[in-house]
Amino acid sequence: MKFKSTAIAHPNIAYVKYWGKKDEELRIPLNNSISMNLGNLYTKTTVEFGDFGEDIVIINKNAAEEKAKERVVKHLNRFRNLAKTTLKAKIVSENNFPMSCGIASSASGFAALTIACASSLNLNLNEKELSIMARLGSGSACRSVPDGFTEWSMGTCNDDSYAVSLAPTEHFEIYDLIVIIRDERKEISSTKGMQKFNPYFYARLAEVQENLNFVRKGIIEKNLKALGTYTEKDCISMHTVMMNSGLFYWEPETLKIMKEVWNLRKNGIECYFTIDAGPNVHILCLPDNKETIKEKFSDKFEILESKPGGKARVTGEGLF
Ligand code: 2P0
Repeated sequence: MKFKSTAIAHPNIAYVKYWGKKDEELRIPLNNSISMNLGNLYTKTTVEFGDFGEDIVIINKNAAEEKAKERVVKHLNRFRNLAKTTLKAKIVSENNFPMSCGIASSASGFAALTIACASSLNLNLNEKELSIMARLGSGSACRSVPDGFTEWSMGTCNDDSYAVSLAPTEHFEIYDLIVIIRDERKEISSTKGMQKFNPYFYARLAEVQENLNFVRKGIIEKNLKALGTYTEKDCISMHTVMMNSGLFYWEPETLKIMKEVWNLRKNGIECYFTIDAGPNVHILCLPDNKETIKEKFSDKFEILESKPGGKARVTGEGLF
C-alpha cells in the first residue's frame, strides 16, 4: 500500500468567467464557465499520508502562511473523511511560473492537490468525482481537472457541479500571451470579491448564456473570431460587475493594451483580450500572429506564453 503520490495540474484562463456563487460553502457558481488549460504553466504537488505529528504544508519552498495552510488542511480533511483515515500529511508544492507573474495558482494548486491526495490514499475516483473534489477547494480548480478546453456546469448541488472537457489539448492551437503589467498581492481575494453582490450580477446573468453558446461553438468549430469576440464581451461584463462592487482591477496600461488589441485587429492581426481579477492582459491568437503580437509589447512588458494544456495527472517524479 503506497500513501505517497505526486501530481501536476495546469492553471486555466477563463473565456467565459466564474464570478459569484449560489452556495459559498460548496462553491456552486451562479453561471457555467468555459476555460482553456495553460499547458506551459503548472503546479506540481507531492502528498504523503503517514505518521506525522501534524500536517506539514510547504509551498514554493516555504512553510505555508496560516490562511493558506488552513485552506489546504480543510481539503485534506475532505480526503481523510472519504478514506476513513486520521493520518496526517506532508505536502510539498511548487509552481513552474513565478509568484510575481500574476497568474492565480489556486486553480492548478487545488487540482494538483486533489489528484495527489486521491492517488496517495488509493481512492478510485473518476474524473467527475475528482472535478467535484477540486471545486470544493477552489471553484476554478474544477476546470483544471479535465483535458484541454473545459466547461464547468454550474449544477444545483454538490454532485452535479463539475467540469468536463469540450475538446482535447491538440484540438485547437490557440496561444495565450499574458502581458504582465503588475503583480501585487490582491487586497481582496476573488473569494471575498465575488461576495460583494450588486444589481449588475443580474445583468451579467442575462447575457452570459449567449457568451457561453458562442464560445463553446467557437472552440468546437475552431473559430477564433466567435470565441474571441464573445470572450472579450464576457470579460467586460465581469469587470463591469466588479467595478460596481468597487473592485477596479484595471491599471491605465490595462486599458492601453486593450485598445492596442483592437488596433491590431483593425490592421488585420487577429487577436482578442481577456482579463482576470488583476491588471494583466491575456491576448488570444493563432500561431501565425504570435511573434508579431509579442514584438508589439515585449519592449515594455514581460510576456508569458502558453498553448493549451492537458488534464491534471499523476506523475512519477516527486518533490521529496
Ligand atoms: C475565472 N476567476 O473564471 C474567474 C475570473 C477570477 C476571475 O475563478 O472562491 O479563486 O476559490 O472558488 O476559483 C477566481 O476564483 O474562487 C476565478 P474560489 P477562485 O477564472
